[in-house]
Amino acid sequence: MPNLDELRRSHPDIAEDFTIPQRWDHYTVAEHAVWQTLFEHQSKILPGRACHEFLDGLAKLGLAPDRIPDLERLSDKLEKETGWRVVAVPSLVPDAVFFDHLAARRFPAGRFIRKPEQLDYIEEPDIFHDVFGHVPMLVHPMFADYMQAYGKGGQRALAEFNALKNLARLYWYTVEFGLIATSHGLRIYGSGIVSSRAESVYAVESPSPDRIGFELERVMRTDYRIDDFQDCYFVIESFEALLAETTKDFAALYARLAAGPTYRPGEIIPGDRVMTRGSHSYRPGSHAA
Ligand code: HBI
Ligand code: FE
Repeated sequence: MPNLDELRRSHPDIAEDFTIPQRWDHYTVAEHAVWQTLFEHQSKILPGRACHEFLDGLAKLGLAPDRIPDLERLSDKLEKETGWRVVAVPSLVPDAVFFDHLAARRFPAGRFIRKPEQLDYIEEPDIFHDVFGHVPMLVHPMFADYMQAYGKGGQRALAEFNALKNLARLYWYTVEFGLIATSHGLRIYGSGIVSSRAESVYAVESPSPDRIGFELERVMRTDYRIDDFQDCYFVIESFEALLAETTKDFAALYARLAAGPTYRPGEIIPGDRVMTRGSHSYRPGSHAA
């Protein structure tokens, strides 16, 4: 991850907290068109796949389909709902900076948008992933609190424990790639899924991945891959339950985690509440040994 001095070369106006002005009028017609392509596609396929909390949040934000949103105007709307604002950053920021923003109810969003040839996959967070993927859930009061708690937990994980990896896995398997059980079936709330054209179908419909009931310690022991569809998803029962489990003191948990094993994605272990056992046909090598 680049440091502040390196980023100053490409972003002379970067602030100490890594924020940059959005400069909305600098987006090109082609960049707005990328937003529109992704927005219209996802709006069509997410009903019936994403949870109603995400869809309600998206509707409340009233984003225009045909242009990249102005973050100041979006923030004014979001702040009235849950007190969160969205600030522009170049892309990934250091962990400590990221946590400080979340703890202050500021969501850092990449300012750039992916190129037309990257519609299906991009590793760095761009404005489509960050705004379309993350911001609708920040309209939900309980999830808004969960994200701030994650920021505060991250500050402690860095300052008092050597537990960043454990916490990053929790973020990955909830905020980024989480599923929720509903009376209508499994639904998506993870931003990495809702902002991906292909994974938003794969995550709920493919027979390939495992879908396992969320258990905090189990999740914090599970590695993840950042370069392709997930081999396993963890399913929460409700946002209330997620918030209740993750606002406990993690000190004793971190001590246990330091001692015990780490699991590979695609591995099923005794005690797992398996909701769908994956065929792993998408990536045969990922089947548990
Ligand atoms: N920076 N902009 C941005 N977005 C992220 O999601 C992000 C980050 N820096 C660090 C980070 N995520 C993760 O390493 C933490 O969640 C652990
Ligand atoms: Fe993200």
